[in-house]
Amino acid sequence: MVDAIGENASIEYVPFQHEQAAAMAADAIWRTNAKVGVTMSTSGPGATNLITGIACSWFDSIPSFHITGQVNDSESAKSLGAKVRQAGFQETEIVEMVKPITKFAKKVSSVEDLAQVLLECFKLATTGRRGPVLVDIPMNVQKEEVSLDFWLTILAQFKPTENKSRYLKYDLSQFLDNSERPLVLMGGGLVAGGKIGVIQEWCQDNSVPFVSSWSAMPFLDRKHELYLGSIGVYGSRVANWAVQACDTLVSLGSRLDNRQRTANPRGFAPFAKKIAFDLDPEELKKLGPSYTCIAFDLSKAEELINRPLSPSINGWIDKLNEVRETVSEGMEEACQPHLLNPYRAVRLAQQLLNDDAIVVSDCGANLCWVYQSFRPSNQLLFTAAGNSPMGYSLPAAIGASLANPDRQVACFIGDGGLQMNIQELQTIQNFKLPIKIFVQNNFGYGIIKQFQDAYFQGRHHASGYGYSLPSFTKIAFAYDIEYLECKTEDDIRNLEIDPRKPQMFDLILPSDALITPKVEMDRFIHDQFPYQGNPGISFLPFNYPNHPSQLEQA
Ligand SMILES: Cc1ncc(C[n+]2csc(CCOP(=O)(O)OP(=O)(O)O)c2C)c(N)n1
Ligand SMILES: [Mg+2]
Repeated sequence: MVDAIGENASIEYVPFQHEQAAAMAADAIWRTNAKVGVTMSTSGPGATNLITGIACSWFDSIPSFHITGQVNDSESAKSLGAKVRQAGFQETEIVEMVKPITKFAKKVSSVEDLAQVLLECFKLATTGRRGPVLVDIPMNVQKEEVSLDFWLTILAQFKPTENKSRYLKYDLSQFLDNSERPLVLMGGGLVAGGKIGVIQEWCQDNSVPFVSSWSAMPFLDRKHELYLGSIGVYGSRVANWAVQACDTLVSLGSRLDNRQRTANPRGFAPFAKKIAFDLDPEELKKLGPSYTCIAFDLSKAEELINRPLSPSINGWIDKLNEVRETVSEGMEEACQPHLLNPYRAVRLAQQLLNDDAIVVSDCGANLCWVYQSFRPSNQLLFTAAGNSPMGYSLPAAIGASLANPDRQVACFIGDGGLQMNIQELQTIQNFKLPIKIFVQNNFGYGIIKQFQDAYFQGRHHASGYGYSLPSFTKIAFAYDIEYLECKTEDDIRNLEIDPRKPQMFDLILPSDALITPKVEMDRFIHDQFPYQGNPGISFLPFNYPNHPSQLEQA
């Protein structure tokens, strides 16, 4: 198969150093160019290496297509009729392994089967709630030769499985009419449906403030006066206060996971009427009886906005603006003032990039620093939100760069994350990709240490103890990548971006730099560390309990 792909002049292929990285790059191709990324790997270890990358696509509903080689049917454990673990060399049941993280996975039995399955898989990956697919192809099928006529006949006869879902008619106004403190939450499902702009405009026309998840945030006009920011454990204070103070919350295409609602979802918007729209009815089932749940395809979001809202008199927006103007998010408290602040470092780095750059963020404190401080621009920012594996952003930047050769591509990554896929620096070198790598170097697993400081008396097991990093100067030298170290804000300001070649910028951060703001365990989402009192809810006409557990007692 590899030879057939290589010999096909119309296919461009890119060998990665690690299959995991290939799957992450394939995932990024859709996120940046709406084309389906395809990987191909050998059986056994090659196939299992794909799994972490496939999971990134699965949890964020990204289509990606994975093809794995498999041993000849005649050599397979099944053909022997004995329950052995393995018969052929490197035989592994990859289909069973990836079933929970793919929309469809199948080992094909013949070339006719393969042709049908390829077409069906492509359709499945890209329609409905999108996601990854995998086709496992035994050697004996790979060796079969087929004519072009064979393919043309299969293509002509192909009838994809019909999606028969029908949705009832709804109108956003029916839920928000007469609400005194309305709020719309926009999630990744609205982005996937391509309708975030439609809803933003409706909010504008009807003076409804809105917040977002991290997945939707980069696609919103972040300068919009009604946009309050992203919500959740690492969300913005103002956005979280709005959630906690609103009387009606309409969530559009957000999974409302526990990074948004905390481990105690009862404390999330506890006094609001909550309405959740999602394409996938299973996502709604988990929300429980305090939500009005509506299965709806948000790519048809225009159908929800037939009628303007009946206005209700309120000082809601004024109040939110007042709070927004007077409150500090607390990012300056991430470290001592004379040291390089991780939030300011991101902002300065971001300013060096082109206005339409593609920016990928990784996992850990570095991810929070990027998402919490990213300024409005036309830059496309994304991360593997649901799976969030360390090391994603480097290969994802490779995928983005391959799919968008005319755009500048940058990745932000922690010192720990960089070590997870460091081998891909060679892929960058092989294909001369001018990716900008910003290492947010705090010499440890910062997010884990912050957690251990709060709940494990500062014992840094496996995050500080047992952890170290190589000299990134020497690493960059070995891969023939330009390296520049930044210890101060001026060092960042003075960086010279070279559009022609890859560069690594090592941002030297304090090893104890914190994520601020952050919701600590057993708190409401509006009550974030560093604690500042809660002006954003103090105007409510009732007393808020101090602690989510008091809601259970009430
Ligand atoms: C593959 C993988 N292993 C472990 C984790 C759990 N984890 C999340 S963040 C983190 C530490 C990340 O360290 P670093 O990349 O240096 O980021 P920092 O928090 O210091 O910015 C760990 C171990 C993970 N998300 N992915
Ligand atoms: Mg680190």
